Amino acid sequence: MKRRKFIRNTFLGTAASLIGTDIVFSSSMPKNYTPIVLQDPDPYKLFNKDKGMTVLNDKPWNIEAKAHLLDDKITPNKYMFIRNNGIIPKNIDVANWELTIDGESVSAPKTYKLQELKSKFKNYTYQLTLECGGNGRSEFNPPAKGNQWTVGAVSCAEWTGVRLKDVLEDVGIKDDAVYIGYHAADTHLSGDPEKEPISRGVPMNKALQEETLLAFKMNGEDIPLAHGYPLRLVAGGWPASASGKWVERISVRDKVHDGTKMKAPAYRVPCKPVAPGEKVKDEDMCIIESMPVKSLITYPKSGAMIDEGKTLNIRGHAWAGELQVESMQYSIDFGATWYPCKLEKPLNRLAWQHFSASIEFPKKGYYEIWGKATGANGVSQPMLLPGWNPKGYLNNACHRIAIKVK
Ligand SMILES: Nc1nc2c(c(=O)[nH]1)N[C@H]1C(S)=C(S)[C@@H](COP(=O)(O)O)O[C@H]1N2
Ligand SMILES: [Mo]
Repeated sequence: MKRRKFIRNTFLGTAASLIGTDIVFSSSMPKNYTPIVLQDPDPYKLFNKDKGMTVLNDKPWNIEAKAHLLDDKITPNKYMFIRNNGIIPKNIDVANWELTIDGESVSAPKTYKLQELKSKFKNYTYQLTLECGGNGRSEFNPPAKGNQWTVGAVSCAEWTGVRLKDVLEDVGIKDDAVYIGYHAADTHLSGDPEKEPISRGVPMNKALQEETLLAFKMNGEDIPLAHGYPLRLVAGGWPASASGKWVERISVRDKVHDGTKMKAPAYRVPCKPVAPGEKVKDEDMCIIESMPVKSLITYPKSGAMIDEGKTLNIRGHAWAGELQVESMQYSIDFGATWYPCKLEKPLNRLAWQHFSASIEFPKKGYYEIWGKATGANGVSQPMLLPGWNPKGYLNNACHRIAIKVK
């Protein structure tokens, strides 16, 4: 048998077994054609995600959770949202993975093998909240372009790695350092190797925080590929776009990093409030730093029914970017009156905090439970939408669920 024909027959055999039956007219199928049934990869299998997750986009992959799926104290991979700006790297050669620290503000560039990085520096584990800056975008009007995230682009996993601070100290940083910027192994949707899908960063004070990690484990295991395997920057409490996945290089800059998606209007909001739909000049847009105070009711699922006279125990999580959440309240009368929830302390700085409350309803009928968190600076979540902004960032409105008492 000729080699080409052999390959084709093998392909047809494999295809038939994947489809579960023969391709009847396979002899008329064009060469190099992939049958439709095999064209659509199953994202749930591909990324080990729960079937309840919502796929918002497949080019690139963007997948979000629903509120009730985020009920775990530590988010497992199957419920963790995926936000990609480009194409996930293929064929990662972990044995030869390297991280280079360069830029105007290093004494001299230095490269570490992944193994060396893991063993040379002390390892730390933190629970870190990562929320996409665009989480909640779908509620804004006029609508903003981009993935229409509802409430599920947030996670709090346990990340293990070395402190970026320790690595930067080992390299030697000049006094004029202002910002760090990451460069990663994912590729631009255009396929152009010169273009980066995203290259963002954080100011030095955030880069040097104890909790800012170069992580190689998530929830005690290798980081799943979609979340940055084998090495990821994790800067909890800031828009998750600052937490570069598949990191190969970190540049220490003597100015605000100017990589892809650092420039206005990406990941920026108007420096001063604007009217809905207003055009905002690039120079009037400010970089998002700490994420605002927010919370999510993760139990029960919206639409739950309860018998009259029964007590409903609700629970969820609250977070406030760089700050601790000071208090958590709920309302069953559309925000007219508020009652306190029990609120736990965070396990470490930048981890989300768990809350719970027991609710009794006065009579049968339809109710909404609204949850409102307040940060250590006394600032609470807005009940409905916060200020409109052109890119639809930072919607930290109270989470609301529907309940029927029967
Ligand atoms: N290299 C790289 N890092 C990245 C991104 C990306 O597209 N490429 N997306 C960023 C954005 S916008 C977000 S919200 C988070 C999402 O992290 P997750 O997919 O692990 O939930 O990763 C950030 N890091
Ligand atoms: Mo994001």
